[in-house]
Amino acid sequence: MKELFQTIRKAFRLEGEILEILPLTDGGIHGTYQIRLDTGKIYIFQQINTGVFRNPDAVMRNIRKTASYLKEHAPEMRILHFYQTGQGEYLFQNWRVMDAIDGYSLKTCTNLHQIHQAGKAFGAFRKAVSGMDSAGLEQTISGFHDTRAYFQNLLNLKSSLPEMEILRSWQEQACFVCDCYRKGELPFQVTHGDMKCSNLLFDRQTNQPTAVIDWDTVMSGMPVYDFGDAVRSFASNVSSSEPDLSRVGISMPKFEAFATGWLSEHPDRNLLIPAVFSVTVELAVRYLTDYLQGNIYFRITHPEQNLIRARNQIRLAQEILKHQSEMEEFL
Ligand code: GN1
Ligand code: MG
Repeated sequence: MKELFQTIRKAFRLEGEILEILPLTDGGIHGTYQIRLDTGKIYIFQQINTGVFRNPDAVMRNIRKTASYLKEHAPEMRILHFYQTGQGEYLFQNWRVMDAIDGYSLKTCTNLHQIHQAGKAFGAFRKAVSGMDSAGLEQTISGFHDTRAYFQNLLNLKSSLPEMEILRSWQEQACFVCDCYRKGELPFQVTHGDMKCSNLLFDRQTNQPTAVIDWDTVMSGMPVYDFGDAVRSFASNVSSSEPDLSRVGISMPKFEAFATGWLSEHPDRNLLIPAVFSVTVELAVRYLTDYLQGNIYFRITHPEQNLIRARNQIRLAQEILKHQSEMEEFL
């Protein structure tokens, strides 16, 4: 492994010898490593999963376009810095290199003040990209967040699992938001695409958000799904890999903390709450599909993991339904 990292280090013209290689295993898709050189600098080396992102160059083009837009329109926003190879490329054999940002991420968050700040940070990202033309971005995963398409894939598979029937019964309700966009009732806009709790970095000293990370899925999409994804992960009591379903639930104080932060930056309330249910059910559908197809999309550490994740998200969706009118009233 060290030899490979030496080759990558040289390709990106980084000075210094490698002292430490630390695998970062939180991401569900790519292979990610933190590399410390003897110069004291710390980098992230990441191999793009080309099974998921078929065109890694398009991913980098989207990220760079978004970064240059934000540099101009939201200069206060922290932007990830990617290195170029000697040939001026951002990828070397599908590996990319960025500066490590000092900070920490959370799989779940319990501190209401931090959740409120997270709502502001994600809401500010939403506001910052809202003026950008989404037609300039490439669709790097076909059918990404197309809830109908995910349902069709799942329901084409044969399975006698009870989870299949629960999901089938939710199909129309879960596809409502997605259908509104597809009918042209709302415009597709630039979205982050993966606004979950662990994609926000907090500063180690101040515990304030410092950077919205993981811009791989920045593309034209449904902005309300960004809100939905963030509530799904921030307002949840446990992480999506929790197997004990009795612990899965949604916290109204957490929801309120997040939503007030978001709305202070971007006050459009239309379809925000239905999107929380939709994106949660969609993720359950995606996990169950992957489980039934032999775990070809999400990284797993044991064979039942995607089924456990699907069950977790189904339970969370049930809890979201119970609180839906309360959430609407709060908005
Ligand atoms: C994946 O790679 P990661 O963990 O940032 C997935 C998201 C899911 C998320 C669930 C490209 O994101 O859509 O919501 O897992 N990313 C892709 O944790 O499919
Ligand atoms: Mg991601």
